This record gives sequence, C-alpha cells and structure tokens, in this order.
Amino acid sequence: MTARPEQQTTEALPSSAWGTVTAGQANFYWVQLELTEALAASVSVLCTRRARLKKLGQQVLVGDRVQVEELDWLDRRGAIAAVAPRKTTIDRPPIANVDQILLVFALAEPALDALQLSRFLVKAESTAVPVTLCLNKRDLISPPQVVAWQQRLAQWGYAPVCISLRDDWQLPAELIQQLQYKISVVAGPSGVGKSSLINRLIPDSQVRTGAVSGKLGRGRHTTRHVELFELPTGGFLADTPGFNQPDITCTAEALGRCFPEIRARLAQQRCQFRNCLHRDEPGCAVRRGDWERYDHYLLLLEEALQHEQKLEQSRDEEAAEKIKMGEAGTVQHEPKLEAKKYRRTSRRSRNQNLQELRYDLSAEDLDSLSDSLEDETLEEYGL
Ligand SMILES: Nc1nc2c(ncn2[C@@H]2O[C@H](COP(=O)(O)OP(=O)(O)OP(=O)(O)O)[C@@H](O)[C@H]2O)c(=O)[nH]1
Ligand SMILES: [Mg+2]
Ligand SMILES: [Zn+2]
Repeated sequence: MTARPEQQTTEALPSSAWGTVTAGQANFYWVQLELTEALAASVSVLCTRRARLKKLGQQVLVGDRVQVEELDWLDRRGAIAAVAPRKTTIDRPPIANVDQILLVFALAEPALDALQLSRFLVKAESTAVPVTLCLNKRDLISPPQVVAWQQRLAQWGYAPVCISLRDDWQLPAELIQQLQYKISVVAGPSGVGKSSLINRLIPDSQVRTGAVSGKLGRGRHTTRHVELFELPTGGFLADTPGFNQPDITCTAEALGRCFPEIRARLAQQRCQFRNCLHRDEPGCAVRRGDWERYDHYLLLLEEALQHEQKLEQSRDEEAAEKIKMGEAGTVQHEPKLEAKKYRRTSRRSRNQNLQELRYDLSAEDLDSLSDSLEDETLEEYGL
C-alpha cells in the first residue's frame, strides 16, 4: 500500500523538538519550533503540558524554551515535556527569558514628561533586564528639539534611538540590530506608538493600534493576552498595553541602583554608610545639585519607602488570612490548626506567584481559586 502524500512529507520530521512558548491560555500553549535542518520553515504547534510537569508544579510561561514531544505535524499538535531553566522572569506581564525592555516614549503627542520617563526607566531598571530607549514621533518636533532631548538623556545615562513611524521609510539599523535574536518586551505609556512599532517590524502581527487600552493598563484585557511575535530578522517582541504611571515597588535601598547617574558616582566613590539613601547623609557620594534627576530620585524614594511600609503592614494582616500558595504553585487550603507547620509567604510574593500562575490554571482551577480569594485580589489580577 502506498502512503498518503501528506504522510510522505511529514515522515522524515522528528517526533520531538525544542521551541519557544509564544502564547498560553489555561492549559494550552502555542510553541514556535526552532529551525533545524529538518525544519526549514517557521512552525507553530498547539501544545498541552505533560501531566508529569503539572504534578511537579512546573509552570510554563510565555518566553519559556520547551521541549515538545509527540509532535503531530499534520494537526500541528504536541505535548510540552520539559522546560529549560529560565534566565529571567518578569511578572507584569508574566514572561520568561526576557532579554531586554524596549521602552518607547513619544517626543510629542503625548508630550514627553521627564518625570514619567524617569519613572518608567526606574521601573525597567529595577527588573535587572537591560533597557533600550526609543523615542517615537520625531516628525512632531523640530530637529534642534530632538537634539536637545538626546543631549539631556545622555546626561541621564541613556542613548535613545529617535524614530518617526510616520516618516521613516526604513527604521534605523541600530534598532533592528538591537532587537535581533532577543526576546524584547515593548513598554511605555499609552499612545506613544508601541503597537504601531510592532506592526512595522512584524507586518503579520496585526496588533491593534490607536485605541487607548485598559484603564490603568490593568484590566482583564491587559494581562490576559501576553503574546510573543516573531521578528522576520530573528527574535521575538511582546506588546504591552500602555499604562501611564508604573508604581515603584523596589526597596528604598535598591532605588539608587536604578539611576545610572548614581551608579556612576558610586563607582568613583563610596558613601560613608553602607545603607545610605543619599539624602544629605554625612559622607554621601551622591550630592544634590550636580545632576538633573536628583529631585526625581527623592520623589521616587519617598514612594519606595511608602511601598516598604505598606508591605510591612500587609505582612501583619496576613496572619488573619486562611489560604496559602504552596511553593510548587498549587493552591492549598491551609488547615487552621496546622497553620504553623507551613512557612508563610508574604502577600506580595504570593501575589507574584499568582500572577505567574494564572497562565497555568485551568478553568476549573480558576473557579476554585475564585471561591477562595477576595474579589479585590481577583480583580487586580484580572481573574
Ligand atoms: N505623528 C506620528 N504619529 C504616530 C507615530 N507613530 C504612531 N503614531 C500614532 O499614534 C497613535 C497611537 O499609536 P499606537 O501604536 O496605538 O500606540 P500604543 O503605544 O500602542 O498605545 P496603547 O496601546 O494605548 O498603549 C496612532 O494614532 C498612531 O497612528 C509617529 O511616528 N508620528
Ligand atoms: Mg498598543
Ligand atoms: Zn549616599
């Protein structure tokens, strides 16, 4: 008996391959397989997660490198059998192995606000993922104004790529190179052109543009659909909905490391006190007056301190709570009498786990989780 034509074409293909998770919902994941000799064209397969992984509590995040087995080349199906160790994880949106944050701002419409830019830069720096700055809508301001921004930001320690998605018929090679072979998350305020940029770089992606997305960027829409789009030149981009006011959630002590100006000063000279917050302490190496963003630093420091205080408070409140997220990422109803046996996780880390987890939960899991959490928490995480 002769084989059907499609059998002949898929026969030579392997039953297992490595790839990158580009999207996930409940227990299904899209995996973009890596090109190999056997695989000359880009192929995406829809996968489930092996029960063994689930039992182990192994999460699968967008951005994960995974091994797919039981490949069915005709139906484009498979099963995720292993997850490679993660290089990094960011939690808003939850993506693994992010190589860089591409921070996009507009030079006008909306007007470039220095403090807002500082806030985004600090937020990006606090993730420890390298940040690349891109300023769009160059067409809306004069060339001398563009140069003025470039010089100002050089003082801050950044070298932005200035573009106009309206006028540039070709994007700067340095930007294309900066994105190649990397997983980049595109972040920035609403209306600056993030989705337009992704559409330009990846015409197939057809990301929605123009509409202002989600109030505060935290609605259902914003957190549910995390997706990586493959660049024609290699690498992936993730769009994020614009949110205008990221909260500063790093510790007061870590905040200084989020400013290149402070890092540069501390590389030259140390402060007298190891935990110096650079607010006129004796022997402080970071003096006010000789750099522009000192006021931004003080303002964001105040927020970081407030955030720390809030965390303290919620740690106290936590004693009253009943449920606990297990380390392995499963929801356990903690027996009240045995409560002391478990190491308590802070509300914050639990919420972070929760965020990462959402993508791993089946509809059933979500229902039982909904029953056991306050509405406010659910709303916050778009469940
Ligand atoms: N003049 C000018 N307008 C631009 C440029 N790039 C994008 N726009 C316009 O800016 C508007 C917002 O663009 P989007 O790509 O939707 O912005 P976004 O950052 O994705 O916004 P959110 O999804 O709300 O966060 C659209 O109307 C675009 O046409 C540019 O270089 N110059
Ligand atoms: Mg957008
Ligand atoms: Zn100091």
